[in-house]
Formats: sequence, C-alpha cells, structure tokens
Amino acid sequence: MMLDGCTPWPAETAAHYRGAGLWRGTDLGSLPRLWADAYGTTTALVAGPDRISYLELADRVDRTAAGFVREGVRPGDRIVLQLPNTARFVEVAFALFRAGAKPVFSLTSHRAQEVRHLCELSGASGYVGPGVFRGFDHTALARRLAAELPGLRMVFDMGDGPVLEGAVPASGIDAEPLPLPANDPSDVAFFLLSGGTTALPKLIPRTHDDYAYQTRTVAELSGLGPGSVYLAALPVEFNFTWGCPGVVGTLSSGGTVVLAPDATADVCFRLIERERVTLTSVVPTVARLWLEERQWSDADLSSLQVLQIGGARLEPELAARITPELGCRLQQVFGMAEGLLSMGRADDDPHSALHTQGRPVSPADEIRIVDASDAPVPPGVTGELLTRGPYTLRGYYRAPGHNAVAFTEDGFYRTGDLASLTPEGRLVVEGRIKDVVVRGGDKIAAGEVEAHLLAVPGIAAAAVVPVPDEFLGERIYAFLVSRDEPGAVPPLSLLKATLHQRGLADFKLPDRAEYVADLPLTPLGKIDKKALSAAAADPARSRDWGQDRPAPAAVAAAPIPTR
Ligand code: J2J
Repeated sequence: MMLDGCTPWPAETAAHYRGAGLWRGTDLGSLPRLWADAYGTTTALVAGPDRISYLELADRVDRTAAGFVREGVRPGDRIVLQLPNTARFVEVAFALFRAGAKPVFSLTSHRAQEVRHLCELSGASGYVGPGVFRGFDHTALARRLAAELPGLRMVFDMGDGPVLEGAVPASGIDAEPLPLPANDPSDVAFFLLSGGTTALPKLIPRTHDDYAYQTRTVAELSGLGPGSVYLAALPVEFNFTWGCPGVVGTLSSGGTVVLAPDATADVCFRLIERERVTLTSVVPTVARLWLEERQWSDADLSSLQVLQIGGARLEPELAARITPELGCRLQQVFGMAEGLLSMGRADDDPHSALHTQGRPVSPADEIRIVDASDAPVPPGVTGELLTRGPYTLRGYYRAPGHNAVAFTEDGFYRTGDLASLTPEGRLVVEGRIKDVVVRGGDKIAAGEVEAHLLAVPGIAAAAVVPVPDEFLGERIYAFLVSRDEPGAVPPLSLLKATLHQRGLADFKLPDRAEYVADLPLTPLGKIDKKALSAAAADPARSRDWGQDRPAPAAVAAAPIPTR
C-alpha cells in the first residue's frame, strides 16, 4: 500500500516492471545488513577521521533505528532530515528506512521558510538536524516550529554542541537493536525535493523498489564494484550524489564512499589523492572551479577515472577541457529528482561525449519530445521533454492541482526542459520552458522568490528571471515595480536583508534588482519573461547600471554564497 497523497503506478504497469525483473521487492531499510553480509570489514564510508566498515555501518543503522523507535518514531512517520555530508547522514537515512519512517531530504542551506514548509507539507512528526551548523542554530529553529506545529513532536539534534531542552541528542538515538517489520517495497521510502516551478517547493515520493532499481541500474552502467571509490563532493541529499549511482549505488556495489565536507578543489583534490577516488559527480560551476585550481595544484588525481557532470548546462568549451586537464573521462548526466536519468556511456564517440547528455539509463524509460500541442517532433527538432518509466514519479505528494498540469493523461511527466534527440537516440538538452533559475546547480523557482518580494512593503509587482553568468551559469535578476514614488523603493541590500529575515535560504536571494515602471506583457497578458531575460542579459544594460535608475548606489550586485 502506498502512503496517502501519493500517486501509484497503474497496477498493470507495476506488474510489468516486476515481471521484467526491474522491481525486485527490495526494502531499502534491509540493505545495510545485506551489504554487511556481502562486504563485511571493507570500508563503506570515509568521513573526516572516521572510516566505517560495512559491518559497523549495519550495526550503527540497527542501533540508530532502535533508538528512533524508542524515542517514538513510528512506521509511516515523515521526518525532515537536514544534515551535512557526514557519516551520520547515511546512518540516519538508513535507520529511518529501517524504522519504516520516511525521511524528507532538506538542504542544509534551507532556513525557516523552507523547513516550515517541508514540515507542514509532509505532515512531519519529527526533525533531524545538525545542531549549530555554519553559524545557524537548526535546533532552535526546529524547536520554534515544534511549538507552532502540533504534529511536529520530535526534534533530534545530531550536532556535537550542547543540546537545547526539548531536543534529543545523537547519543539518545542509540539502543539495543530491535526486530523491526520489513517495509512494503512498493511504498514510499523517502521524499526528494523538486527543483520547483511553483511558489512553494514540492515533494517527490520515491519508493523502495524504484530507487533500488535506479541505483542498481546506474551502478551497473558505471561499472562499479568493490574497488570503486566514490567521492560525494556535492551535498549528499542531492539525488545526483545520493543515487546516480552516488552513495547508494556505490554501497550496493561494495565500493567505498568518501564524504567531502564541501566541493572546493582544496578539499576534494586532497581527498581524491588520499583515498584514490575513482568516480565523483559535480555541477558545471564546480567543474569550472576545479579546472581553475588544477593549474595551481600538484595533487595526484591519477586514480580518478570518471567525472560526472550534470545538473545544469555544460558549456562545450568547458566539456572539452575535462579529459586533457583532469586526466579522466567526462560523463555528462542529465537527471532530475523526479526520476529520468540520461548519461553518456564509456564507449561513446568523443563528439557524443562532449555534445550530448547520453541515453536514458533504463530500456524501460519512455521519452517523448513534443511541440506546443503535445505532438511528437522528429529527431533533431527541439521540443518539450516528456517522460515516464520505472523510476519516474507519477505525481507529486499532496499536489492534485499541480499534478493535473504536470502530467499527461497517460502518465508522462512534463519535465519543462527543452531537448532534442540525435538520430541515434541521444539526448541534447537545449533549454527549458519552466520558470526556474539554475544558479550554480541550485534550482530556484522564480515564483517562490517573487512571492517573497511581493510581501516586501513598497513592491507592487515582481518578476524574477535568469541572467547568464560566467561562473554560476545563471544568476537571479529581479525586475520590480514600486508601489509609491520611484525614489522610495528599497535598495537591493535592504531587499536581500528583508528576504533573509523572512527566513528564505540565501541562495534564493536576488543577485540584482531593477526598478521599472511596468512589467512587459505577452499578447496573452502574462508577464513576458523572455523579454525580461533578454533585457537583463543586455550588456548595455549592465553598463548603464545604476545611472538612471532609482536608488542606484545601493543597488550593487553584492556577491552572495552559492549555498
Ligand atoms: C542541463 N540541464 C540539466 C544537464 C539537470 C543527476 C544529475 C542532475 C540531477 C538534477 C539529478 C542537466 N544539462 N546535464 O537529480 O540524479 C536540469 C534540468 C532538470 C533539472 C533537475 C541527478 N541536468 N538539468 O539536477 O532535480 O532542468 O536534478 O529538469 O536538481 O536540472 O534538477 P534536479
């Protein structure tokens, strides 16, 4: 039985996926013990000074699961999980699977707005956080939310510092292992976050069977085995890092996962050298930084066989530098937390490796490229990419209204991406129609930022668009219409401070804001974002910046951290 609020695959389709051996009745919560039986004392995780074997990992997962149960976690409970790249993340995620609870993967950069929304939308009964992390007190936030949200009963603090009253410390989630019931493999195991197009982020339910299938398939395609060493450079809660093949795929294959505290070249090059890393995955912005740093670094990267790059458009010029400068194979990955993954293969010809995002990972992935009236277009022609398959969602959690437009009647997910197919069936991502800014690999729904801007006093209308940026790929550009006199509008620094105070994650704050008299409209009366994007990108405009606009001096593009 699937959790209420989720859309199951049609029974016939599910039977087909089972019959074809794609879904094998795997319970993710049972995996650490199965892996321990197979790989024993091999190192499963390396994080900071810790080296954890498969046996130790399984024992810790059993004890942590029992600890959660003792503290009141029950099967079916949704638990918001917000931890950085630590062994704890892996232990807690699997312990929650084991206890039948369903973690909701939140980013550590999320603040009050996002965490509250995730708790409310998921109906969370618990929150697991890092205590104070990068100067932010997550436990204090969760305690405030627990005081307001009656369903949120449990706050777990996995940090090393003193624990606030009312929160359970890491040491409290440790108990003698219990016999726990197995999960229904067709049920939801956890929730990933959507890159989003609507004002509020949406939840993607992933089932035990579908995720086990995804990770096994990608691990096999990637040739992972006991000698493989995967570096989790990006945040581990990102679907790319967690399961493409990522952490779960590597552990399923008996390899070793090395968790990097951040994706800087300094940290990652040292780890690649020390741990003899064979595979890692990054977004183009990180790849660019690594290439820059490579010139100054004498780190030995010779163990690295494959660098996966995905999450945002990879410029061909950058793609061409990977093999000559880093000495490894480039594997382009087009993926989404909603499901579909498309990747280059080891035997691709060089042109395809550089200029395409490869082929879908499963023979059961179905792809349609369609025009505005949903009619399929021929190879070479760009259209919207629609997809369905054995690990692609059939509906967002508790979102019937949005699901009605995000899926076709026959269950294809409308990705909002523009793509074409080569005659050989390789995917080429050409752009997107969804209203999202992709800033250094972070996805920012324009509607979400606009809703917050409109809540700022003095702002009558707001439109957020991407503007190209050499390093981040895109930045966030906000066009604003003032409610009052043009001179009375808040400058960018104040806008950012206001949004920050409202509890919006910093990576969503506009990089630039410009006040205009009106927003341009399309013939249909919608805000013309294409025109605004083009205007934002106009070099003449940036040169003029601040000369003839209200509050110019303060409207400077202050750099803000990506995460
Ligand atoms: C252009 N745009 C891309 C690419 C994703 C592996 C890799 C990436 C993600 C991911 C993931 C792109 N070129 N190569 O989950 O497992 C944009 C598309 C897509 C959206 C999904 C994985 N690769 N994109 O990025 O859910 O617009 O997943 O629809 O965060 O990123 O974002 P997300």
